[in-house]
Amino acid sequence: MTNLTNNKKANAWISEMCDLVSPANVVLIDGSEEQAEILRAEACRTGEMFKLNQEKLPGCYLHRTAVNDVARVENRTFICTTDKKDAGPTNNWMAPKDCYAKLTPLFKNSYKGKTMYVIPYSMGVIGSEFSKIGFELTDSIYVVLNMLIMTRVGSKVIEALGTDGDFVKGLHARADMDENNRYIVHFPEDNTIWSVNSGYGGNVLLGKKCFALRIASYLGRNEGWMAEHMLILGLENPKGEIKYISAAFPSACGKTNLAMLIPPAYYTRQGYKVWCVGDDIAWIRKGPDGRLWAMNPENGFFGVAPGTNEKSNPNALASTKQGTIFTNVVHNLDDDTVWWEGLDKNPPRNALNWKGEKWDSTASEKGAHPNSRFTSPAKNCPCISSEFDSSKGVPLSAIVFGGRRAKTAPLVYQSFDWKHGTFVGSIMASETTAAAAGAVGVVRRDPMAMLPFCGYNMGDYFAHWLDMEKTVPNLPKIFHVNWFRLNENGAFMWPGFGDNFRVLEWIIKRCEDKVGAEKTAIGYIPKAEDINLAELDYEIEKGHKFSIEDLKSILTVEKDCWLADVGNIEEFYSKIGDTIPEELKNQLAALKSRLLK
Ligand code: OXD
Ligand code: MN
Repeated sequence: MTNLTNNKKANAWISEMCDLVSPANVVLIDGSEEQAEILRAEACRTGEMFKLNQEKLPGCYLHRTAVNDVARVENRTFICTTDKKDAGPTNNWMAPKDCYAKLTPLFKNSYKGKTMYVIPYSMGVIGSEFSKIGFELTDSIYVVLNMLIMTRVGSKVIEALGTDGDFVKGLHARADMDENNRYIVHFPEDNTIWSVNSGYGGNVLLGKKCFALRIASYLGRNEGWMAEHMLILGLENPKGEIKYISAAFPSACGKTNLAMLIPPAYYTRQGYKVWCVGDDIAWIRKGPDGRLWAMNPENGFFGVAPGTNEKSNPNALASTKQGTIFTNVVHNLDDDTVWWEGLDKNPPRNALNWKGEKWDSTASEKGAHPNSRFTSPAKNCPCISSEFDSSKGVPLSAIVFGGRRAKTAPLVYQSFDWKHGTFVGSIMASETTAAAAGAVGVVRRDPMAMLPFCGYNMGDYFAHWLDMEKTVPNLPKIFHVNWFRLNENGAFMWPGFGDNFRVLEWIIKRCEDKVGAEKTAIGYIPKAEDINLAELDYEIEKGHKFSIEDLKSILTVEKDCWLADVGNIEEFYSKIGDTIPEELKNQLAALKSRLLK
């Protein structure tokens, strides 16, 4: 095979992998539109993708995954470190040599008769010192086309890599799609990711969760920076000043919605705006000014389609109108457009469901898969930040944690300091509610929303958070929000969506020392009068308009609920075991004693 790059290590590795998977030929992805167009045509010819109505949805395509391959597979995701303790009790683990031995036969000759696509990609702006380079080898054009949207791809990446640069080695094979042999494995000590027997985005777009979170969190710990499961947004005031916030929420808690929020009319009239820097991942490091700077290593959005509509997230919807790949949504056969539950109240009559079967929209079966997705270029987003392509990122004023809690967690509170803020992140949780099937009030801990994405021991990860304080003099303030409080009838007590801006405004005011707060056992809580409710018009239930009394009630610290939570946190910490930093154990004890006072 001729050398594809001028990097010896890259050439040697690509050639070694070729020997393993035995492709019929090898194509280097150069990032050009011409090559992408050839691949799109080829994917349509083989049925891997379908070209949608190019007048209504220019550059848009539809793809369906295998029916057994529709989501990330956490139980088949492994962190393979030499020492099991380095992966920690919250990750599946295999010894690297055992894992290579187990997976090598699955990859062996798996590209026979197929093309190997070699994708050189950069997470972050090409050539920025914040960025990192990877190669993904894949047998799937769908992967190539998604990576072209989600990352920065092509010859310029190879130039930036140079002769000696380091890179993450990603190998993907659809193989025979055997779900019993599906593996997503990470070798952080080798900068390597192997993914086999899946074609679903979260398992196969190796730049995203696998590299930008699992491998990057490991690299970040060694190199003194952080890879986080966080959105990044900029909040602009009428004077044109922009303050940046990053926020971590577990899945299904509205990260994409918050990242692209449109403030209530009361604010937009005055000139307030929200700018989206990223909706899923933040790489955060100390800047020369001693603050933390965050950048979004991705170049697109891999968003959940159901529930995205003109009201919940008009900016996300607008982002899907061109150059988008839809996966597992409804295909409207009348005009070759797409549909999903929650888009509007007009499901198509003549349509195929996500499995490609004729779909009866009046029957109870859903048309789109609940985890159906859109892959859209970030530049499509009407509120994309002017700093999106900045090579240094944006300075953070605040970090926000959040979860879906029917009770316990108030609308918003501020941590006392960085140590306490790290503790607040470590106890993040979401709770099943009456709206979802299953038991009500079951708390699932998901520290910093990183439980499925941390590439090393969770206790060591907490220690790394605490350590940032030693080197970063000007840390952001840390907050916790909960948009999901329910009343006794199961109705949402806070309007959410655009009105969450009112809470962000309070957060920024706290960062600027412009507003007071009440010190409570769990942290600083706003005085109800300090959250601006101007023109807020929300009906919690028929005949029950949201009032300041309701606000007061979701700002109350209910000690009984919190004491029950402390028990649950103790259990969770004990599962992580002896790597939990002393500092966090002390924080937990201090919380308990403040609550008992
Ligand atoms: C997720 C995602 O699962 O971003 O968190 O897809
Ligand atoms: Mn995510």
